[in-house]
Amino acid sequence: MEKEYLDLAERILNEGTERNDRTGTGTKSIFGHQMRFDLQKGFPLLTTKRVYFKLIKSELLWFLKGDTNIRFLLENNNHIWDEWAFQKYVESKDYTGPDMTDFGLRSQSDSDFNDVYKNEMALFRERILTDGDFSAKYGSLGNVYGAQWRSWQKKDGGVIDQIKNVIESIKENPMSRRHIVSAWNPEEVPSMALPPCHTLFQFYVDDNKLSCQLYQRSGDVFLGVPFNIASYALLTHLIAQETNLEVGEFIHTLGDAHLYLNHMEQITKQLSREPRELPKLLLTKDKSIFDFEMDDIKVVDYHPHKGIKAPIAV
Ligand code: DHF
Ligand code: TMP
Repeated sequence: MEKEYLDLAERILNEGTERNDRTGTGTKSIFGHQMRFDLQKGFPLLTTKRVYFKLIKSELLWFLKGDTNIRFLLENNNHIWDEWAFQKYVESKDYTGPDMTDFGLRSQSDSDFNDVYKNEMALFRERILTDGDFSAKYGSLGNVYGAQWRSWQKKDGGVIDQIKNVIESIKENPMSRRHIVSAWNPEEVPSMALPPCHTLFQFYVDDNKLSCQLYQRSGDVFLGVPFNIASYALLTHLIAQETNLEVGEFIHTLGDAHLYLNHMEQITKQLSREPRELPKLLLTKDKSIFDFEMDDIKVVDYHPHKGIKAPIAV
């Protein structure tokens, strides 16, 4: 199953075209790719490098709570969204520290600047955790995933809970072709720290099994995509439990699937490794997923190769 991912990376290396991108890093990219993961055959957490499942868990629970403020993530030692909140802060008029223009690129090329940046970022994290007013203002990423999933704003002032609705529709009318959740809200995209990468997903019920297909408009194949695969596999397990179904397949459809040019060494190393047996997922039974906490979700028998570090493009 992991081969699906390794094949995608190979395909980009072989067929991808070199392109400039928003972050100034440069990528090799292809347009349009689909991977399939049979969730009955194991939990798709990559073994050719260690992927930190705790980060995936806390991010998904954060989405499901409808939360869009990184404070919850920081409280769980999860720093995967820090740069995008920090960016909003340093671009605001409240920020009076050293110039942080292009901090993502500059921190990689200029080690003096990197020290200054690290220090500002540490102060920022500390304030998010300890200063309620500050975190309310600058911990928020805008109306990103959690907001659209749980409280899509209606014209008349009310909200739509897409997750509750899709669970209801799977239970009431399993054969429906309308089990859809969209994070792409064109009216609100401009105010988001990062427009949703995983934009829309659909469920499908057959033979008492729940399958899920995701449309991801943009995929950072070395860093983001391993998280996205595990996150949607976990979401499929959670929704299946909530609707009393078994799990079927997770189908991952990608638009712009790219490898950043500064991830080439890392992906080559990963591709040289032999995949191992996939781990298993254990969920607390007899409990609504809306009451789930970190300890209700566990991965066991995970014996991956070592982690591989890579810089993230901001
Ligand atoms: N921007 C870019 N350029 N790529 C992304 O994948 C991405 N993902 C976002 C937000 N913006 C993004 C949210 N998800 C990492 C993984 C997922 C993620 C953000 C960051 C990441 O850096 N993973 C590291 C470990 C990080 C850690 O230990 O804190 C990894 O090696 O998997
Ligand atoms: P973009 O908005 O210019 O497409 O940049 C977003 C980058 O983040 C792009 O490299 C894709 C990556 N990304 C993922 O791969 N998965 C994710 O879940 C998120 C949030 C971002």
